[in-house]
Amino acid sequence: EEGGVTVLRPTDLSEMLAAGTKEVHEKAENTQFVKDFLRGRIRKELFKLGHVALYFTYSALEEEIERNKDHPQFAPLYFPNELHRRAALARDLEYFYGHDWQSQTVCSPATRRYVERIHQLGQEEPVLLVAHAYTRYMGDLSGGQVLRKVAQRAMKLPSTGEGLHFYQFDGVHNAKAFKQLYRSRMNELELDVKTKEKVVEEANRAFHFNMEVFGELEEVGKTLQEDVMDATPLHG
Ligand code: VER
Repeated sequence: EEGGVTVLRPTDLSEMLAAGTKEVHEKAENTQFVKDFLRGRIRKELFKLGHVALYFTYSALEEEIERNKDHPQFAPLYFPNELHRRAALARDLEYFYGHDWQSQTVCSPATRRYVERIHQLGQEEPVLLVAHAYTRYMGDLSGGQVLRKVAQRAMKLPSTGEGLHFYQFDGVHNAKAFKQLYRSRMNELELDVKTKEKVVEEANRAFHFNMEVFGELEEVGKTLQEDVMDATPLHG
């Protein structure tokens, strides 16, 4: 910050990430699953499976973040009270599946590939966890708030917020201000240009993992639809 004004430089990690994921962000927004969701065309069964995928993803991400919370290339981005989603997702899953939700949920193949990458990085290349934290948490603090309203309306979830804790960041009172803080913390990491480029590349990978999960949900959605159609007599 200079004279109270944040000066942006093209070599700032936050700028490189925003510019370097613009294209893949558009691609993600244009997947069928996301387009259907935004139109309020979301069935509760699929929404629940989406939450299950998120639960496994954030469990892995936050486990690796905890492991690396003192690592100099991650520590400035350690905001467990503000950001961490695992507990919120567990509450949502308990609401959707009941107290024995853990025995009713499994990690899907696409989610497993995403989770394995996160664990690998947490143990072998923790600086690249920055890319995964950025892709999820910054996205949740942005478009996530639109999705919350859409979901609540489409599935007629209670206005008390049950089933929607994932979208509710109790520790963040001003999302815009928090995102600015997070960006400045990313920019203060001591990384050379080569490493920053690797972070951007990994963020693109993170978006792709998310799109793979969307694709999988879309496929499950088709079989759900087919089940409904099979059960519907064509004549009579
Ligand atoms: Fe995005 N997003 N997004 N988003 N997003 C914004 C910023 C942002 C939006 C809206 C917005 C994803 O999908 C959506 C991400 C990550 C992701 C706005 C700002 C909508 C409407 C959708 C559709 C569902 C997805 C799927 C992801 C990643 C998984 C990030 C990382 C950011 C921060 C960009 C930055 O650097 O400021 C209005």
